[in-house]
Amino acid sequence: MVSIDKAAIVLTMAIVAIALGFTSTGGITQDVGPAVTTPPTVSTETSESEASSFGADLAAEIREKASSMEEEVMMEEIEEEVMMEEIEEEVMMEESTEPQTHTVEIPVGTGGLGCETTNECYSPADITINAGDTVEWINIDSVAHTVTAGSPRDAQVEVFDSSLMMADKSWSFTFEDAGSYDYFCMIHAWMTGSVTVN
Ligand SMILES: [Cu+2]
Repeated sequence: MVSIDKAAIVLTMAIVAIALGFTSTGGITQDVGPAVTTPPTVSTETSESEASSFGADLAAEIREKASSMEEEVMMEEIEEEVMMEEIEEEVMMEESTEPQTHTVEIPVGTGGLGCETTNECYSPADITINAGDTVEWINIDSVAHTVTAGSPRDAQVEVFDSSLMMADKSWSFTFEDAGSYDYFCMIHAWMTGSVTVN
């Protein structure tokens, strides 16, 4: 009976010590000082070591649980971040699928030969857009130009044609259908460009 009581006390002390942060057996032995004054039987010693290991196991278990809880919190935070990023991405996707307007300039001096050597009669001469997007041509030159679908040998005015664009005027066309559209200037045959619609 006595040894069982002692064991129970040691066990309780061990748990209390563990709870207070004493994890070494030295701390426990100090605390149970009065109990040790009576010659300890073999059974008590065994109980004490069992109690200690039980306490240590308990502490380890608590630590493990605490760290797994921390991990859980961290995982939740990471999941939240990923979700936020996904939402942001979705918003960006929605924005990018909304129709856009692209600007193409008709540069100064394109009324004279030369711009065709560097493909700069329209700037940019070749652009890629999405179906539903609009292209706005701005004539910043001092002479009139056109933006006409096709080529000088095969004009396709039915596809699109700005007709004469005077200096500082602009003209827009919305491309609803995917495809590759070549265009040129009716007045200056060397002026060519293209619009690729995805
Ligand atoms: Cu022109």
